[in-house]
Amino acid sequence: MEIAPGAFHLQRRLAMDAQRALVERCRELVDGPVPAYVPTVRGGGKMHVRMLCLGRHWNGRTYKYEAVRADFDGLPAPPLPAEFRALAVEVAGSVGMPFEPDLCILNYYGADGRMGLHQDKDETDGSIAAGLPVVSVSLGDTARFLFGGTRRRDPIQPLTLESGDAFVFGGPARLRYHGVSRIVPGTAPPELAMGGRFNLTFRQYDLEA
Ligand SMILES: O=C(O)CCC(=O)C(=O)O
Repeated sequence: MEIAPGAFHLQRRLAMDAQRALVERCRELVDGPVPAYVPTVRGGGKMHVRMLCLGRHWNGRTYKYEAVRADFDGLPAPPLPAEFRALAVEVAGSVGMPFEPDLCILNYYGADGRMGLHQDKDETDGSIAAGLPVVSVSLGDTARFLFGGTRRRDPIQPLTLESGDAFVFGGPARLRYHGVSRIVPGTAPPELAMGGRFNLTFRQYDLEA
């Protein structure tokens, strides 16, 4: 379960009822009044996910957090739902990490979805230095997840994230590179009646919540 110091893969952490409820809420959110969109990043390329930030918006052009989506439509980031937040606090607590998340990046991966190797380092220096974790929850199709070291050239450990899995990386693992090389279409549990994958990553922007 602890795959490296500070990094925990919690397989089948969510029961099917909880997954179903989350998927329903994710669907409402990504097609809601502030819809998910495909961000364009700093170099001008498009990401390979549909993204919706909750609580705080991550701007793909500036790599900074902000209240409104200045890189897209100027709409305010929807609030972080209380039940999402409670889940993330519980998951982090189960591996002994205190956590008061105030934002979640909700990504939808279609059959060709992926995400390049990167570090999550746009939260405040205080939050990162304290090793406050990133808590990730996966729903739907299986993902081939890559987990590296704190330098881009470090060896990479391939992992499989299935529906209902949680993955937590904090403390000494907080700045480890990670990414998604591919989705395995058709692997979502039939009970979820979905194709593709939702991934939620929770973060605490500042040390003082
Ligand atoms: O989809 C995943 O499992 C990882 C997502 C991720 O790396 C991110 O949102 O920064």
